[in-house]
Amino acid sequence: MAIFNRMLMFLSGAAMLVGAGPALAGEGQPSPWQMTFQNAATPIMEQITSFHTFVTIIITLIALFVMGLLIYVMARFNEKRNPQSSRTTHNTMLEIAWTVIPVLILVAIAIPSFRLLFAQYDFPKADLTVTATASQWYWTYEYPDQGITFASIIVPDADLKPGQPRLLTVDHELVVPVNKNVIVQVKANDVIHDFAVPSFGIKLDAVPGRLQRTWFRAERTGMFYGQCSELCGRNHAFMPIAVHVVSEEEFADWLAKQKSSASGDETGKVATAAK
Ligand SMILES: [Cu+2]
Repeated sequence: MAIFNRMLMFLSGAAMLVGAGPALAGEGQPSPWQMTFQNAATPIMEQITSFHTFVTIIITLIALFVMGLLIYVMARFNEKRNPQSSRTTHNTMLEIAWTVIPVLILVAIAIPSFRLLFAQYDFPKADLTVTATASQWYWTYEYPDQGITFASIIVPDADLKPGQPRLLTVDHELVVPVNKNVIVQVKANDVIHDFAVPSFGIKLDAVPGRLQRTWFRAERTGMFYGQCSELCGRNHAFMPIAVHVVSEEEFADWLAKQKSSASGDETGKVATAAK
């Protein structure tokens, strides 16, 4: 029965790959038996998802066409059914077709691909700038314009509260307002790490000595999780990224709270964590 259920889930997952609803996809985090991307929370991720669906359809049609041709050739031109093989070596029309059609397919893929690439690198005017600094093995978030800095450290399994996902929950999340352009500056203190949040469609290497930039505009409030996505040592799997997208008012409250507690115990905690 369990196997049957799994097969059903696999089939429905496969069906979704070809463009149906994202029923099994995770909201801001992975979900059991997830077959597709996590639900898109930014316009860029929506674009990535639809480009992925488009390319999957093309790949599937090509694979089916080639398989059909192979089966036809095996059936129609085997030694039994076709003992006297033809001596044809050239067919101009066919040669033009098998050159031109793949070129057209590649152009059809290239156009949305480049459109997506340009959209990702077309930085909008920043409503908020944050700096994510990677260290072995945690992230430090800085809001340079607001003068806020804090470390974000994984919560061990034993300390998780109900509903908090394992290996993704941190003590202090990156808090950002909804529907605002957030520019993320990414850097590293020691080795190469990678700042990645799947439902935002962002993934950027954190390289020591280099300041990289990416951006996102989250269109829904909620918790969105990611992980360091570049092997960075022993605790690579234990430096998650948690982004809390809140309303503008909640963000203003949070900012005020951070500023008032900046001289309090938080700073001490960051100092200890940063050692
Ligand atoms: Cu890392």
